[in-house]
Amino acid sequence: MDAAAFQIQSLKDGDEMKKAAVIMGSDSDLPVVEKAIAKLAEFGVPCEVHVYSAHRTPAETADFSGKARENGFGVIIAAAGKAAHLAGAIAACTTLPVIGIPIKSSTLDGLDALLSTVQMPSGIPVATVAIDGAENAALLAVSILSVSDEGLAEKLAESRRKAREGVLAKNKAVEDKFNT
Ligand code: RP5
Repeated sequence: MDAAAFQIQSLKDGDEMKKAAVIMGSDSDLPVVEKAIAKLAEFGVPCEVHVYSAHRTPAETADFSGKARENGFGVIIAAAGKAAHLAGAIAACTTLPVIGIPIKSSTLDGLDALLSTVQMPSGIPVATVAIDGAENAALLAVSILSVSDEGLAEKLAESRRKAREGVLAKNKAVEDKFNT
């Protein structure tokens, strides 16, 4: 099959959308992680949610991650706080894209989790969003899945258009109030 034919084939209607996995190190991360789950639902992305800890349940974390691709996942979001090794531990066991959310769950205000998540050694990447950046993690996951899904790409474009309109409306309100 030539490249063009393959592309058409990969965008064919009826192709099943890849799932997103949302993994958190503890259920205490859920108040932040729920924002990612809600955003994925808004875009109609099927997702599974699990609590797996890099430190407390390393075997389960590795087992899930190692089988994620064959189980129909296209992207994994991993949220953890403190010495946050979850995203890196997952990335070590899969070649799927992994997005890390550093959670603000300690006396160090999430800086510990940010550095633990973002400072990956060469060879095993983790795409790290802001501390507690669950919404952006979901949007990045949608963006990754949209590479092979035109419908999802159009939904993303529409959400950017709406966001732009929202900011322009706020700008107008501020300008009307302060500029003569
Ligand atoms: C991390 O330790 C978790 O991701 C959580 O952010 C933090 C605290 O966990 P708990 O002690 O609340 O279970 O592994």
